[in-house]
Amino acid sequence: MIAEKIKVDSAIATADDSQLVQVMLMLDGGHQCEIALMPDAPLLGELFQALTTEPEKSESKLFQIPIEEGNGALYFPSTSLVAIATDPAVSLTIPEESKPIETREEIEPDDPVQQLEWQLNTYHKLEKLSPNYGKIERIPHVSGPEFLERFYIRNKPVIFTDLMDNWKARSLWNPQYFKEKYGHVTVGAQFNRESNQQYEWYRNKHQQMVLFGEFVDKVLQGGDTNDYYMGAYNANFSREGLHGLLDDIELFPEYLTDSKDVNKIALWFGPGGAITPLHFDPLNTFLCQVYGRKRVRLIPPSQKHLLGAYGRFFSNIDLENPNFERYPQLKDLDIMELIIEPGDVLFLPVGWWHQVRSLEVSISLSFLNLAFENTFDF
Ligand SMILES: O=C(O)CCC(=O)C(=O)O
Repeated sequence: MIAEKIKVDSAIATADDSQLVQVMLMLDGGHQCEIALMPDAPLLGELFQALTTEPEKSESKLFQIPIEEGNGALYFPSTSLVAIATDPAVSLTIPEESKPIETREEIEPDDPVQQLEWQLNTYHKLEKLSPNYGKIERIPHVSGPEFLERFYIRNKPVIFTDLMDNWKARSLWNPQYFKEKYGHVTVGAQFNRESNQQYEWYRNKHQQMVLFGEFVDKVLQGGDTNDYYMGAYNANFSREGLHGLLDDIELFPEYLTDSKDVNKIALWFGPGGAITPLHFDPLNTFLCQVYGRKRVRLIPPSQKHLLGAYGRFFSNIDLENPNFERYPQLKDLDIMELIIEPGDVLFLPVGWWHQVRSLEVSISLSFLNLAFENTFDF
């Protein structure tokens, strides 16, 4: 490195030495030059400005520094200045146009919603590159670690076809059995749902207590309807009278915690035509089809922003009767559709949107007590 030290007494400084700032200019190629300036000398400001302006934004300027008591001068282009050292330190006010670009006020911060939507669209585009996109596997059960690796941590739905093979419920449960054995038990169910499009959101208004036997009669005699359903949040397993039903089922030891926690198991029973509207669950669940068939429409979490969500978990969109005028974005939705039959266990991963229709009188159970991390706080 060439260190060319040029002794400068300050021709521009007339004050006594104690007021002067020693300024070392370091130039391209290892050259150095030391001068003495008043702390408020305009030249000092210009030198700092040259240092902080991005090279592509600045016009190169030629500095002329008087040396040798003003008898000589040092010339260098502003772009060759690489650093300045001062003794003592001076406080700097960087001119506005020289501030680093990210601190300039006219640049708006990024819109976080747009950013997230971009990210979701990108993930969705990527997942659709798979030739298997939209195909939900139907397979015999796999070991717990394999389930975790292939489906749970990948947030991927799957149907297991043999997990309920040893359940007594598979041969015992039907509406008649419920009536004969549990007809006297008071249960909760939703009624008058046809009067209100958002019946699931206003579920407390629709929930009524009824004798299980009376509800069975209504289901068997009423034909297809969405007007009543022993659906979400009925808490019927917390009623002691129904605990006997739990003897007819077995937990899947590789996937579920080993207690039959009545708060984490739900009974779904109703007529053909009963619909659970489009929503997602904030945790992983299993939906076990015991009797009758259901159509499940699924939408991956990467399409959340197209779903007109409300109340955290619900959507106003009815996938059975899509309103394209009100929700034009519906034409871009990719909907997966599947039928679950008696004996099928559908793994519904956290965040996946689903709308479910009973195709005939139907009995299902859902489990929330998964054996892996299953708390995803909002
Ligand atoms: O079976 C149904 O009607 C709905 C099930 C469901 O949405 C769930 O388990 O989260």
